[in-house]
Amino acid sequence: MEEAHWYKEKVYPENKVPALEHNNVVIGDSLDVVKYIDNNFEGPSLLPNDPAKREFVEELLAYTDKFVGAVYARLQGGGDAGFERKGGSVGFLDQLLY
Ligand SMILES: N[C@@H](CCC(=O)N[C@@H](CS)C(=O)NCC(=O)O)C(=O)O
Repeated sequence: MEEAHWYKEKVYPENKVPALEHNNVVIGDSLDVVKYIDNNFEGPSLLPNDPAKREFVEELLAYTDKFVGAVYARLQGGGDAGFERKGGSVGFLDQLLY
């Protein structure tokens, strides 16, 4: 399947989702997007106010990042770049899952 280039070229050069475009500025990375929405739009906060809970959110997102990164590395068949753990991306997924 051919890769779509418009997103990378016109929206978010890192070519990852999510990204938010607002007022001609693109914000990438889930946590930054959530913080941006909290800071720029009215309504209930997306992040909890309790610092411990916020820390937990960041921990969960960091964990998700590692997990998704390992899945993508494996799906793209690009080897295990960036995964220094024993067993490469498959071993790393095993560690995360079990
Ligand atoms: N740290 C980023 C990670 C974003 C990310 O890895 N997104 C994945 C999908 S869930 C993606 O777009 N991957 C495409 C790629 O790595 O080529 C975030 O939290 O938004």
